[in-house]
Amino acid sequence: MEDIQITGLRARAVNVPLQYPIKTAVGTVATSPLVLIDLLTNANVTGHAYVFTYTPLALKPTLRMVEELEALVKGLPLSPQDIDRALTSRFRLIGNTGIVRIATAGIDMAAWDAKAKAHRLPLVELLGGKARPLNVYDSHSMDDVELGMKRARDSVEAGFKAVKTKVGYATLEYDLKVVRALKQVTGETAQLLVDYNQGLSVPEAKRRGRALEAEGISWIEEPTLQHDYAGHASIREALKIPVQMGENWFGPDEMQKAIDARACDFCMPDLMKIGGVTSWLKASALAEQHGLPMSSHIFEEFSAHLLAVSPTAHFLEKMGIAAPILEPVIEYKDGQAHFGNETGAGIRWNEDAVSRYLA
Ligand code: SMN
Ligand code: MG
Repeated sequence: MEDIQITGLRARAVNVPLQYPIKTAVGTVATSPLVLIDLLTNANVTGHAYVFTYTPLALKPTLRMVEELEALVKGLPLSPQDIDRALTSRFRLIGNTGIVRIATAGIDMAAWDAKAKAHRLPLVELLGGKARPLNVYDSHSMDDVELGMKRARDSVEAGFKAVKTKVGYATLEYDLKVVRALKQVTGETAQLLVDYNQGLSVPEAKRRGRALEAEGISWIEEPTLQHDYAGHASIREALKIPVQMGENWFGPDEMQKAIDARACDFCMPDLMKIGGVTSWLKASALAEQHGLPMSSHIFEEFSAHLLAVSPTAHFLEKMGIAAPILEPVIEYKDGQAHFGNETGAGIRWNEDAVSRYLA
């Protein structure tokens, strides 16, 4: 195949409504601010990807950062590994983290999408794997008792075998009240995972985690500040429930530091923050090397392809933060995600919805 070149880049900012706001112990994500990226090539294929900015305050600055990258990638061959190296070295002085890492990750994802499309392959096959059903969990919020039970019931009735809820209410007693209510619904049919979103001190995380040990919880996620790897390790030592973390690692190097600190039993890198597909592949090798079950964090469309080639694949997270502006490509059935019928990563804009939510 002759050298495919990048010929341009289009980026659009949308602010998408969420059926359920993402309430966490440390703040609420009320809408889904996304930058949609189209990477244009001379091979009649366009790479699609989106990045998520968590708050509308970061939406326009991230859009601008992505737009600034066009000058760096226009004219380059469509070689994601080379593009990753070029962008990483370019941002060594400022640091490839924050909005810089988010923007470069978006370019990386779009480049891999375009490459797979150019080869007329699903991304998983370009990466040397094969699409296969993946275990999935339905990811909910700090929904309190009534809504929490309703959402858990809806998930169990839809066939999910695992549900995640966010906790970190004002008191341990209230955490237990919500967890016990949801366990009434999930019973033996679905595992229950809890996510503290960094909301507790180390002593409080040990106190609440010990109380949860009798409740049949399958993992306790980010119990304390995400960068406190020693704190996570101390909590992990104290608890019988597996400690989960990773969504806030900016780059495989931060994953390495967490592993060195023995911070977690499971890992869940975020495809965007870890740095895109190229960085995910490095992270999956680290997870294999250290025997860490590896789950994804949002970005389910790309993450399904990547988990299918990750040796320690654990769970795909289903949260649907971009669902309103995408054509659906993953089928959820009997607790598993079925994907891979399209070339690339399956990102197809719903242009009517995109127009409606342009920021
Ligand atoms: C989460 C928090 C904020 C936005 C999206 C997702 C959460 C998770 O920590 O693990 O899903
Ligand atoms: Mg989380």
